[in-house]
Amino acid sequence: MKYDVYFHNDFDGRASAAIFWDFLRKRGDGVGQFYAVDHGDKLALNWEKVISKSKNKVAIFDFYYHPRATFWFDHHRTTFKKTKWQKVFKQTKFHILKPEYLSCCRLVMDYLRKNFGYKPSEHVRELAKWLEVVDGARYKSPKQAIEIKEPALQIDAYIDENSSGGKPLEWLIESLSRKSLRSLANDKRVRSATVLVRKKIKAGLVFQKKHLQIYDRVAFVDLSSNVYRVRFGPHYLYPKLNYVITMLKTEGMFRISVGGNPWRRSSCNLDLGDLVRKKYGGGGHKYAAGIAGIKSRGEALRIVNELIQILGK
Ligand SMILES: [Mn+2]
Repeated sequence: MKYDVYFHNDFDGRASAAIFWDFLRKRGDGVGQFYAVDHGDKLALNWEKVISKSKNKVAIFDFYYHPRATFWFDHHRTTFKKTKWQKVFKQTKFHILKPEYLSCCRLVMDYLRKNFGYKPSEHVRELAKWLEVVDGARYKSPKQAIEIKEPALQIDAYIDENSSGGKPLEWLIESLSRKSLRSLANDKRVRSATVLVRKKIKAGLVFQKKHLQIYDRVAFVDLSSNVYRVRFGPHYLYPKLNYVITMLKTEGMFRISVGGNPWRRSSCNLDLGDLVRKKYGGGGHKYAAGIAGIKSRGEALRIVNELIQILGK
């Protein structure tokens, strides 16, 4: 049996796909195609059609629900593109939504184990542990996130650098499914990405230091000119911030990302995923959310200003 595997275009999506691949191999099944999908891109915009047309069985991880999927695991509460789907959705051993999970990767490991007798090897358990740090922003400090010393953080940097336009990076998924993070981080491709990303982080911090706009405990930075995004740069520079709003631009469209300070969660009471879904049709988690597909800078700035007001209260 073959599965087309759709996953969120980030480390958590790939790690989930890797575990699923390991699971399939062990029971004599395989993968047809891998698809990395992101909010606002073509595949995501035509989600209903794209998935319905798939010739193989479908598996989806860390991304929008679709009733046609044989396996669907996600931890985003904002996963339903249609209210109808939300209404008919039933938790089964094949369709699992657990918003309390820090990473979809951990969810895939736990539930394949529980419901399908999957036996994760040590490197798979290590992968799931690190994805909780990366996807759940459980870094010890902003410094840890910025120094990228640990293998998992270097692999994350590689993915960030090489996944634009939805390249699945099948070789990397395969490595994740077969070997340790340490040995993958030793791959030439990952090592040279780490060197490059460290340089970009350095320059990105200089940019943020200069351009970050601070409104008491809320900061805004406009990275739409394609400056490298140091995600936790604002918290590294100004540890007392509660929220950071970032404006980005991909393929001519604006995106806004908003995040609570991972090291001050008790000061971040708003549910950001809920807030941006209700007000702007965006989505995400309690502490990290986004709005994609904004057509103009003016519209993006209007949303930014509203968010500065709301988050500053
Ligand atoms: Mn995730």
